[in-house]
Amino acid sequence: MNTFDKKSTLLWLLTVLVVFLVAIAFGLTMRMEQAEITEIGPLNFYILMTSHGLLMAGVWFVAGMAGIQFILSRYVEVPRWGSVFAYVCTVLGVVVLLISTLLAKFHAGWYFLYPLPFYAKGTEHGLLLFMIALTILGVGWLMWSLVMLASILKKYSIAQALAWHHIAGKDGPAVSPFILISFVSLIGVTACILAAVVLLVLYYLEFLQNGGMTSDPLLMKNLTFFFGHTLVNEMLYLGLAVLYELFPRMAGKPDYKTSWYVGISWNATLLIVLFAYFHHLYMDFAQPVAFQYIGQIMSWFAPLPAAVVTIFSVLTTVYRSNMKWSLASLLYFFGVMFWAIGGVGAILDAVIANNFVLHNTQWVPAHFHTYNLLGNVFFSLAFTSWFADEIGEKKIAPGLVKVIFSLLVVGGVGFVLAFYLGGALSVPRRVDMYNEIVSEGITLAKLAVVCASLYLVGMIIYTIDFTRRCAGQLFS
Ligand code: HEM
Ligand SMILES: [Cu+2]
Repeated sequence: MNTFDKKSTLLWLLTVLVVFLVAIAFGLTMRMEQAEITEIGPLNFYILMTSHGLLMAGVWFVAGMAGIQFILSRYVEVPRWGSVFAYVCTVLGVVVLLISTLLAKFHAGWYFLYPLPFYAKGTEHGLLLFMIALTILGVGWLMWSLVMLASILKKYSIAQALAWHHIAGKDGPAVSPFILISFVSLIGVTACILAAVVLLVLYYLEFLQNGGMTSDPLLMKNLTFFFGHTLVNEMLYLGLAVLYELFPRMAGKPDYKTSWYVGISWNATLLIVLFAYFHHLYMDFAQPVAFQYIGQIMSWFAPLPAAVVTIFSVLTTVYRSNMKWSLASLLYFFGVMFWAIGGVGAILDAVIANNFVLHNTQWVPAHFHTYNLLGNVFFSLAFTSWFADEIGEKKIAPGLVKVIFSLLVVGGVGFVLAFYLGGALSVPRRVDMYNEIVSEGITLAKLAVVCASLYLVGMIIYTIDFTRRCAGQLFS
């Protein structure tokens, strides 16, 4: 491992951990408000909600990037400037984002659904600062994705990187699942950021013309969810690509090979994920009906290839293996299982008949927190733990592994359970007070506060231990 890769990955991971702690604190404060423990008022609630959602989506995307870039350098030469550029844009973007929300009071929610930003723009410069933040992040991440795609294409042709020769039954040249999944995900990331560019341009035009020009709300909503749905799915796949590379070794098994069915399933995923976003527009009667059918069918198919193949691979890897359970392998294994549970919650919501009832209830944060907080986050923390074991001079104490893992699982499960129960009881999402609406929401919020605090404590211990073991390497 060369020094640049080591230090840059370490810097990325430390940054992710610190931003994660801040974002959890924001989420906890929101839950305390809903539990009537604090009284920060609706404006501050929505400021925190907007900051929390975007920080979380951003930081775990970035964690996926760090893992991909580190492993990719085992296969191909990855230009260093891509990483430096993306890091600078990320830090700058996050700072401007926090200024736009915390100081300039922008509060339109993480996907800022049009035309809400023009009404929830906060102070005079809130919306402008927010758009600038997204532009900086978008440019940084788009460049990074293109640099990674280009470095893969220097060694493999497009057909090879998509493993079409493996699907046709040929053995060589060997393309690992890591390359295939990274390539598929990076194409998706590029597509959805390009949609975000169009979206932002339309926002800038309307902003500059001061209302003299407006956009078609249905088009804006389609662009928003093509971007948002795709980004959060692809960021999970970035973490999975790394899992395919690291997990079999942890179990003392041979590396995964790209068999024909792994090839087919990720090629299918490439397409399906781009069309499933229609499920966010079931309530939009103006949307062409054919798209509603496509959304429904694609949502059913979405989890099949990637999730079923991954779960099958992970289970067969663990079965009769010499797995030495470390924090990294525990997080990978349970991350995949929780991802599956969150996925079932997602499909239930993406069935049109159910969506009439579940739409905009806490069922929505329930399912996406499950596969994020207990899935995607676990994947990236697994990589982080593996990385710390590789470079750290000191080992993690076995007792500490148990403490951290229990706090994350017990805290995380209890936290999402409160959302699921809220969803089943029709507690609406994105509401700061429940007193006159559904009082069960208050009790559930109290449960969630306790559990989220456990998770937060687990993450604080994790971060301290990671820093203690690795931070010295930054300056060595
Ligand atoms: C213990 C950690 C966390 C806590 C305490 C927390 C808390 C919350 C709360 C209270 C809400 C508002 C729910 C509502 O609509 O009533 C929320 C929304 C949200 N959270 Fe989390 N969360 C946590 C972790 C995460 C993670 C890991 C992610 C993603 C990787 C995430 C992404 C989001 C998003 C995207 C929203 C929606 C914001 C919006 O509606 O604009 N959260 N969270
Ligand atoms: Cu979706």
